[in-house]
Amino acid sequence: MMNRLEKINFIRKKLNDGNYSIGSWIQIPHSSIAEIIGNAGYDWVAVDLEHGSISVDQLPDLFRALELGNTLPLARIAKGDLKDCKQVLDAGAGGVIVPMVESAEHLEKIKNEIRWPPSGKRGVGFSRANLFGKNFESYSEEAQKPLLVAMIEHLNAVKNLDEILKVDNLDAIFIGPYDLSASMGITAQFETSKFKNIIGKIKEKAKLAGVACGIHVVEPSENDLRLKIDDGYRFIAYSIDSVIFSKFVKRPFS
Ligand code: 3PY
Ligand code: MG
Repeated sequence: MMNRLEKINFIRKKLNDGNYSIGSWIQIPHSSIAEIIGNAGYDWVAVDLEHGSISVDQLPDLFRALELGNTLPLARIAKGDLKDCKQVLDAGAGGVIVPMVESAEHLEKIKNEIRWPPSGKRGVGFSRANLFGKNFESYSEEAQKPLLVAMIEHLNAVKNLDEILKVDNLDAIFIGPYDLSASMGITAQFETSKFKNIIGKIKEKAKLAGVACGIHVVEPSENDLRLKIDDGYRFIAYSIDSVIFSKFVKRPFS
């Protein structure tokens, strides 16, 4: 069993070494779901505070349940809000996935908000993350470097991608296919050449900048996951609890 800092380092090393890391995603606010998915073998599981109905007060139980399966809990924060960063990390997230990053300045601000001084300006306090002070010393190290993942899901982000990729200590960028396609006026039309071209361009730029590029494979398709790995995506979220349940709960015949 790795502790949280070891898991962060393990995932960061995979990304730095040019390997891929596969995680999953939860939107259903129940610790049993978290326990099941936490034991499913993923490197990390993102708890979604942007879409769905999970609230900050549910995070400690969800994170505990995820950790029973030796996975790293991450949080997709609700928006680029600074208060969100502090609360999810204090609850014990190993890092943040930031939706709708549109500029390097925005991302720099978030980076400062997720790190304790001296590397950032996040408030220092007792919380679940440091076992309410008991693990203060060891957490001080982790609080210098939680995982930072920037979602690229708007044309404005693509326009500013070179600058965004220059933000240091960015662990990965992560394409949100729904929002990105929506910002192009082709919502969910993932097979169009327009969409394929833009995600190819994002991936190439990330590669040149030496930053891992990821994407959310929302439909649970092993084939699709393999294709994305073969295409060079390296920080991949495989589906969502709600989507997996909805797909497999369907009455088999009528
Ligand atoms: C999107 O596709 O917009 C997402 O946010 C996926 O996580
Ligand atoms: Mg999105």
